[in-house]
Amino acid sequence: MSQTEAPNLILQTDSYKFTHWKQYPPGTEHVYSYLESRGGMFGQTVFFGLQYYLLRYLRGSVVTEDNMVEAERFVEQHLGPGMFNAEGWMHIVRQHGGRLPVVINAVDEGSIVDVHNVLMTIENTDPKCYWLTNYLETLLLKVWYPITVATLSRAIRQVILTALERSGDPSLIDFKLHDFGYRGVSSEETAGIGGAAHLINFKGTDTVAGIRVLQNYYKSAEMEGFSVPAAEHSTITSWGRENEALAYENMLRQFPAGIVAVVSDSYDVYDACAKIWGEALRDKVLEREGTLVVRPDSGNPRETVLKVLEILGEKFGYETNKKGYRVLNPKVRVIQGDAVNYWTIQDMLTAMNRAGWSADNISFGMGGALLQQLNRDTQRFAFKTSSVVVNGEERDVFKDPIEGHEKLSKRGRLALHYRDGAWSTVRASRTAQDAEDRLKPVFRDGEMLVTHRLPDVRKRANRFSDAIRFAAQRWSET
Ligand code: AOY
Repeated sequence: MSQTEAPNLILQTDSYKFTHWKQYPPGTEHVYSYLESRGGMFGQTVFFGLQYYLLRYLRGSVVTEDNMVEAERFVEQHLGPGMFNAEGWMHIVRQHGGRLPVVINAVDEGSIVDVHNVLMTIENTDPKCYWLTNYLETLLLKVWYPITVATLSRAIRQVILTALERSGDPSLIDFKLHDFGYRGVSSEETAGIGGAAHLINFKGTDTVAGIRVLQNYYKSAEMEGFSVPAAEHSTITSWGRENEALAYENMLRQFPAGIVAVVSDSYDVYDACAKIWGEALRDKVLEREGTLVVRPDSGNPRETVLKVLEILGEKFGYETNKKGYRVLNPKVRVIQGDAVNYWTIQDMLTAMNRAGWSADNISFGMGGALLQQLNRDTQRFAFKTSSVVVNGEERDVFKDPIEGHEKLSKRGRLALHYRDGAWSTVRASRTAQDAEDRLKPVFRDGEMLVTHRLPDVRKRANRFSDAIRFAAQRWSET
């Protein structure tokens, strides 16, 4: 990032928050706020991504006198004179060395938490900085995005895993949902954060930025995401329509071993499967040391996938596995990356199941629907104040709109409990001695107190999902 774009933390907030220091009751010393998912598409969320925001934007000395000068000018022009909290920010620069006097508690990254529970809390540690807690909402609430991507990706993992358990080999799961979303996101940063969130659940990705985020913010020394050589339409169509077979043959020659994926719908995907892959290049595919992955990329995904499987089955053969499902010759597989989302994946897997095809035969590439087709309301994320201290007196605060009781917010200082597979949010003051608060301090006065490593995050996400899956299995057996 160039110097001219270096973020000024004072300006990373909503305009109205510039004016909130004037609005709290006189004598306000502490503001305590929390993050929750108020429900939405899924009943649990995967907590992930806070560490990125803390390390990238909040850790260390993040406010300078230069930032103040720039922000003051900006706010005076933007809102008007007297709006900027110069004294407040000067206090942070002078008395705190530019470090933010707040404490943030959060559940461990990778935890799968039932919706409607507290996931994170933040409170100012210096009474003079009562206004800072919610000033940071704009930045911190963006954690909705990695949480929601990780939650969706994990839900799809469970869908595909169920299909593999029924019809094939569950050990293939890690590479069954590949991230194709880099080009379809709103920004490079979105790709980094969302791509990283997907990799909590899977190991296949073409979103390089996601791996970079894990290397830089989750201490990953190892490679955390993998891909394989694959064609795009231009590398096939540049040969000309009459030379489609030569383009495919070139793929087999250039990548003589391992997995190679070839998008095969430039003209007629059925003809490409039957006549080119299935006849002209059949021997070369069968002699190749590896697997050709055919990628259809148009049409109704369910119908196209079924038809492609039938053609490849006829031309290359298949075996019936122990579970009674058809598995293509191991030299060929299919990847579907067009029109893929949470619903169409289930549609395709259901149709395959009915036609007797094992889920082993297919992988999915998911782009926009994985990284961009979600918003803060997918899991109804909210950041609200639940407790304040005014003139030394602690008070519960909450909202409960008459026309929106679903927006009722929690009150008091909060703790998060996990017992017998269920999460609950309780008042921190009523925490029993034996009940562990799952919210842990992760940040205080500019210092990181915990730094999660990716393997631990992954382990946690998998441990919890297994518990939930096995519970569902036990229930279905009764
Ligand atoms: N990548 C598996 C490896 C990746 C891709 C990326 C948009 C791949 C395609 C493939 O097989 O076909 C961004 C579309 C496709």
